[in-house]
Parts: sequence; C-alpha cells; structure tokens
Amino acid sequence: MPRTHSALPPTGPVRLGPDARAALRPATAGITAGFWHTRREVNTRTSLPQGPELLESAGNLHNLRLAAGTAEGEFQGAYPFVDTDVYKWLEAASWQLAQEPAGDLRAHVDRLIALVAEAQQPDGYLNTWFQVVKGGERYQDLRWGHELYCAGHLIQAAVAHHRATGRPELLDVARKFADHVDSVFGPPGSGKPIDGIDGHPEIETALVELHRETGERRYLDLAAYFVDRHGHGLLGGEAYCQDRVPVREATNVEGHAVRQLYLLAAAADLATETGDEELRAAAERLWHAMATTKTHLTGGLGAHHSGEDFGDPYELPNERAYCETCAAIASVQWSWRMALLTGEARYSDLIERTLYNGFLAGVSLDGERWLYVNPLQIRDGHTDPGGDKSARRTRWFRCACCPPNVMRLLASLEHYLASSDDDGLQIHQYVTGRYESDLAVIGAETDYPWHGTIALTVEDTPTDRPWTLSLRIPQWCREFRVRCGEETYDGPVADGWLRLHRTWAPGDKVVLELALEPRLTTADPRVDAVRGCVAIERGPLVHCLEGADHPGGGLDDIVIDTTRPLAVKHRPDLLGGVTTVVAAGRRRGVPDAGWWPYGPADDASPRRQDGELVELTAIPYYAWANRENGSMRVWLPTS
Ligand code: FUB
Ligand code: ZN
Repeated sequence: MPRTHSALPPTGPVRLGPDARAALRPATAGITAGFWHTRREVNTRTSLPQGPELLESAGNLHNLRLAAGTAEGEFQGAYPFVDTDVYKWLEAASWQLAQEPAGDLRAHVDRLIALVAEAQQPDGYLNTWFQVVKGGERYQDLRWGHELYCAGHLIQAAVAHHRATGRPELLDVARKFADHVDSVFGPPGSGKPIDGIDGHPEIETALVELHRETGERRYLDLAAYFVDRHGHGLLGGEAYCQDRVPVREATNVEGHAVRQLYLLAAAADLATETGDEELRAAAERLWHAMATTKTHLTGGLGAHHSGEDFGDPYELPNERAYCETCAAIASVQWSWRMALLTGEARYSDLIERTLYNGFLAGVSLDGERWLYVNPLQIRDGHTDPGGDKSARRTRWFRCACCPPNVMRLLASLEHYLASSDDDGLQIHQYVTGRYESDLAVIGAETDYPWHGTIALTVEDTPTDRPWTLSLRIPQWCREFRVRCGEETYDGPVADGWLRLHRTWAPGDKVVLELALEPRLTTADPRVDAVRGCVAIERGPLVHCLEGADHPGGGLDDIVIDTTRPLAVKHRPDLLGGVTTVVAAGRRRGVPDAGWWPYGPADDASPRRQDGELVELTAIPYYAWANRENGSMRVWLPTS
C-alpha cells in the first residue's frame, strides 16, 4: 500500500517563516536503516540515555538546584557556560522524543525542564554561574561571561521541545529569558540599558528560530541587532569573539571557529527571513573563502589550539589541527541554512564531507567516548596529556560542549537531508528511509556509503502535474548513472543537481549509481603541511592509516606508492563493519640520523631510499581511535 501523504510541516531545527526569501524549504525525511540509522541507534540507545547521569555527576544539575535554592554546596565546574550542556542534551532528547522515546527519556526531559524552570529568576534571567558564583551580578563580563550564549542554547532546546512535543513548559522559560534580554539590550537611543553583544555568538540564530516558532517580530529584530553590533569594538575589537570586523565587511572567516560559525548561521537566517541582500552576499563570500582556504579535508575547521581559532588561509596543519567537533556541527548548521537560502548543491557537498568525517569522528563507535579535537595525524611516540584537548577519546570533558552537541545533531539529522520548492523535491543526502514534501513521498534504499546504488521509489504523489526530482551529484563523484523508467542519464551536471522533470506516479522508480572507486587526493600547493602527500578517499569518506593495522613499525616512515592500484576490501569484522582501501607502500629505509636529522638538499641520502614493501590498510577516518591508542595519519607522503 502506498503511504498516505501526511502534509505535516517539517519540524526540525530550521523552520522558515512564511515570508522567507529562501530558494528551498526543509523537507521531512526519515532514516530507517543503513549507515546513519546505525549511528543514530547508538545515540538513541547509549549516548542520550547516559546524558542525565553524566550531567548529574559533572555537577550541572546540582548547579541548577543551587540556583533554585533547593540544594546547598559548591558550584561544580570551571566555566560560566556549563548550563549549556543541559540545554544541548535537552535539545537532543527533544528531537528524539519526536521520533521514538527510548526508555524513560521523557521522564528525564520533564525532570530536567522542571529543574531549569525552578532555577530561573522571576524576571526571566537564568545563568547558574552568575546566580551562584557571582552573587547575582549580570552582564558585567560580556566578553567571557557567556550569558547570552547560554540563553541561545536554552532557546534552541525550547524550540526543539515545543516542535517535538507541542508542550509549552520549556518554551515559556525561554521566552521569559528572551523577553528579559530584549528589555536589557539595544542600540544607543533605544532606551535599553546595555548596547552590547556576547563574546560567544549563539543567541542570534536561536532568536531567529524563536521568531519563527512564535511569530514575534521582536526576536528577529533583536537577532539582527546582535549580528550587526559584532565588529564594532564593543568587546575590545578582538577577532576571537567576532568583534574585529562587521560581518557585512568581512572577507574571510576568522577568530574562534565555533563563535564565527554560529554567527554566520545567524547571518544566513536573517538574510533568509528579511531578504537582506548585503548580509546574504557576506554569508556567501565568507562561506566560499572558508571552503576554499580554511577547511581541512575532513570538513574540520579551526587550525589553532590557541584560541580555538581559524588560522591563515591555507594554514591547515595535521597533527596540530584543532577541528573542534562543535565547529564541524556549527559548519553543518550554517551550510544547511546556506543550502536553503541559495538552492546551491555545494553547501550540501560540504555537509556530506563534514558529517561523514570531521563530525562523526567526534563520537566513538560505542557512543560512550568523545573527541573534542580532531587532528589528521598522530605521530609515532605521541605523548598525550589527556583532558579536553587530548587526541584520545575521553568519557566526558571539563568543557563538555561537544558530546551533547553531537547528540543533538544525530537526533535531528533527518532534517538536513531533503528540501522542497514549488517545483519539486531535492535530495541532498542519501539514506535508507523516506523523503517527504507537499509533492511526494519517496522511499529510498541504499547501502551508501559502502555501495553507491540508491534506489528511489515514488510512494505517493498527490498531483498529476509534472514536477522535478533533484538529486545531488556529489562534488567528489567522477562517474554516475541514473535510470529513470526507460531513460538513462550520466551527466553532465552543471550545478551539482541532476534534475528529473516529469509527471510522476506512485510506483515510479529511479536508480542512482554513484561510482565509488577509491581515489588519491592532493591539496592546493599552498597547503604546505601536506605538500608532497596524498590522501585516500572513497565516496564521501576520508580514509586514514592507523597504527593498529600496521604492526611492525610506526606510520611516520611509511610512504605510499601511487603507481600501484588501490583495492577495496569490505571488512565486516572490523570496527563495526567498514570498507577499507588497500594501497601499496614502503617503509623508508630510515638511516641512523647521527646527531642531526637534516642534510644538504643535493644529498642522495639513504633517507630517500626505497624500503620494505608494506600493504597499507586505510580505514574510514570516522572510525579511528576505537582500538588502541596509537598513531594515525590521513595525508601520506609519496616520497
Ligand atoms: O565557549 C563555549 C564553548 O567552549 C565553545 O563553543 C567551545 O569552542 C569551547 O571553547
Ligand atoms: Zn565543543
């Protein structure tokens, strides 16, 4: 039986307003099996259920009780933004409630919402650090205090909870805080006491979503005010907190990566809701600059440990790459807003790359351990101090921003897969499940990314007028074929979309085949860190070598032989079942360096000698660091 068209509005993190100037609207999708289903099951069954216990033992819930006056003791945690761990978990759990509440999740959500509501002050203010540790002082340290950042995450959690359950409890708390913020912050001449911004953007995109949820124009105006006050020296003019240059004038992304990306997500939101062409142009320009000059192969963002900052253009180190998991998440959030605003496929190309690599590496395969930073190389003999900035998976962090952020993206992932416009449905990411818009319900089956065949079936379409089914042909894909009835297409694709325009009927089938030949990738020569190296990729997956697969020596003396073919080997036994790429390499005959590892450039040194042949096994990057702690590398020297 064809599934009846539900005509339900999409209920994800981005719901456009009725007057939005976007090219595309988010469409509903469901993930029922396959790669992302497995990863989401781990989130549902392990990561999310463990959240309340972890938040209890880290002291976040205790802090809320302290603020509410229902407990006694010391504040737990070293940061003024620890409340956001609770809010991000609540957001994740809320998206989960919209699907299938696992176990006692609903009861935990209700309990935590009650705690948050109790901690709120009568005028709407809420921040446990300032209420408990700072004796009620407010907005005295906007550069570091994170009060509005926390408000932003509270608002996003509340919008998610309201969309997912229809219940008002958390939304009431968030609105009260937003109204309080609106009564305090405003431009000179507005009569509001503070003309200021938060050192960590986040409230901006949250306020746009609150406007979308409630219809209140005030929230949109407040978001616009905050976005435009960045870059005017209100916080001392530092790039770190997005205060060096106004968004409208900026030429490249800079400063703290997560701060920059949340701010630009808001710029895209505002351009979408208000039609502000200057802001749209800035968002497009900055996204382009970021993608071309400051993005690691994994989609990871943020070159510096120091300041958690973007580096200079093409400054993309490997072992010191920061690539915070939160930055990957923020990048997906911004890119999705850009995809909707412009209709361009390249934004979803980056989303795909980021999801499968830089983002997914942030959580272990068992869903219990996390990476905050995501380097592209761990050297032989690496000594790791552990802790937040460690390259070792960790159970929880002192600064635990990343784990609940991963949980919320996984729990809402189905909202980043498809879109619609008046002319049809666009499929941005391929999963097994269902894509749904006003014009169609499309079932999908695929074993992507292990295999490149995606079988689509029109399950329902309420119209007999022609419409367009658009399929994103990934930027990495060199060969593809689409079979649609009697017809076959294999390109060219000008703008990343293959568009099938016709009259559709239930039962119509489309089969897309993306060639998944493994490939060697090189970098722009200005990326000095990887000059003379190649990376192995297959489909959307970046691969890496891990010490565990190469006993008998480290990885630092291995070179890849690019003249020999790459082979593909599916390994159901390995890392939950992965397809590996097997390459030929050699161990360089590394000579005794004497007392000095350098030599003359014209020296026919034994450093360059060919060594023993080795079979190189490249696993998907997302699966690294799930066995022993050892070396790893994405970029492989060719000589
Ligand atoms: O400042 C709050 C969060 O902590 C940031 O988003 C992360 O980068 C980490 O610094
Ligand atoms: Zn983080």
